[in-house]
Amino acid sequence: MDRRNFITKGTLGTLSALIGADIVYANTLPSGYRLLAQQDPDPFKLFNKDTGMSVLNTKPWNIEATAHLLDDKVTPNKYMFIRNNGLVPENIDVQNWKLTFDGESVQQQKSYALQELKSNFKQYTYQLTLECGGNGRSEFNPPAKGNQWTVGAVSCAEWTGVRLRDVLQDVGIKADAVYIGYHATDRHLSLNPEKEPISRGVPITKALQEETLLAFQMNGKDIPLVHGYPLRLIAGGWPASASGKWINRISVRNKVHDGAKMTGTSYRVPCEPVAPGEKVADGDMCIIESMPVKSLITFPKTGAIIKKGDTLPIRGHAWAGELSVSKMEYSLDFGASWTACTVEAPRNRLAWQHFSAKISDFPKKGYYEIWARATDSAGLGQPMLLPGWNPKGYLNNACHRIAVKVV
Ligand SMILES: Nc1nc2c(c(=O)[nH]1)N[C@H]1C(S)=C(S)[C@@H](COP(=O)(O)O)O[C@H]1N2
Ligand SMILES: [Mo]
Repeated sequence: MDRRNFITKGTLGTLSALIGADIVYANTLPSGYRLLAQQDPDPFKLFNKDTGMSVLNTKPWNIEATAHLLDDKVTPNKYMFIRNNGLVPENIDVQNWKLTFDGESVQQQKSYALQELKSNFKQYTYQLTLECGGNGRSEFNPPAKGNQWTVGAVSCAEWTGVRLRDVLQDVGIKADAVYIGYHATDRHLSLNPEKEPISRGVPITKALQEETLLAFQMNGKDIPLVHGYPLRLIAGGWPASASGKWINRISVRNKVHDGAKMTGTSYRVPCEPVAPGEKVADGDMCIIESMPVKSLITFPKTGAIIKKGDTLPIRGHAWAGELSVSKMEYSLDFGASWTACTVEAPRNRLAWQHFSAKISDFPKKGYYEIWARATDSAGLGQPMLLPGWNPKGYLNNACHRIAVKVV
């Protein structure tokens, strides 16, 4: 049998291009065989990530940090989680990249080249917290489908760009504008060009906030490809799904944006609490806006062993969506009593805040858990174990807990 029947010239060409070399014995290639070179590349090398990161999915790529990797005040790329709904765009043509404004509520459609955005508008840098709405999903019961994030789908990097509001003002928006929706160049997993993997957005009030950026830099460098190069919308304090990567179009809408993953159970939770496992009608689901108060102990690493009599320094970050964190406490007795930590002011609005404490009151040798609880500026604290159940497992802001042994 002629095996070349199975591998057409076209396919062979694509394969060779992919590998960057001729497949010399292509004529004896078994049908359906996946070349080693076609298999998933090493994500840590591909995305410059620390090998301590956990890969939750490869198609699409979803990778999270562990708590102790998030110890830096400003999250470096190597510890930043990756959440993709589709396929990362390839062969980006920065010279010809354009951001187009359209929709019912623009005076007229207008496009900007990247260079125009950079030179025509004032640039700002803010440190902004981005947490995936599904961070903490793995703890819900009944379980929710989707990436089983533990605690590591959060980051707080420095983003540089221009204010969306300055550009919207230049475009000219109508008085009936209520929402903006982003469109981007990543491809749907089905490769159907008609389908967008995700197209979300924010109400116009959030779009017009000072810190809402059209960003082209992260931590002082071009944004890494997987995090949205060359242009990304950044809406800090909201579910990170509102911060569109690789954006090339923003629609100014006269109604709530209805793009991919804006409706149904996507990034929406029951407007009123429901019993675990309960079915919720579409009309009773509300879009997630500001993220709830939460915190993370980034030092020590869970499992730490300390000597009786030693003082244990602990530290981490706390954040509260649109609000700030007004109080941070830890507990050694499973939440029965709480002791105050020191909390620093945020670098700017919507940046996480650092907390620390020195623990020297372990009464005797043995096993302990350190629980951390933040309270927001409106007086709302984190739930100790789990917040209200919801169909897709969003918004788990339960207290972070680490185990330590005193020996
Ligand atoms: N174009 C595009 N933007 C996107 C996504 C995506 O899949 N495509 N994922 C969103 C989601 S759900 C999250 S949590 C964040 C993740 O950002 P990161 O990968 O830079 O950490 O990007 C958001 N922006
Ligand atoms: Mo997300």
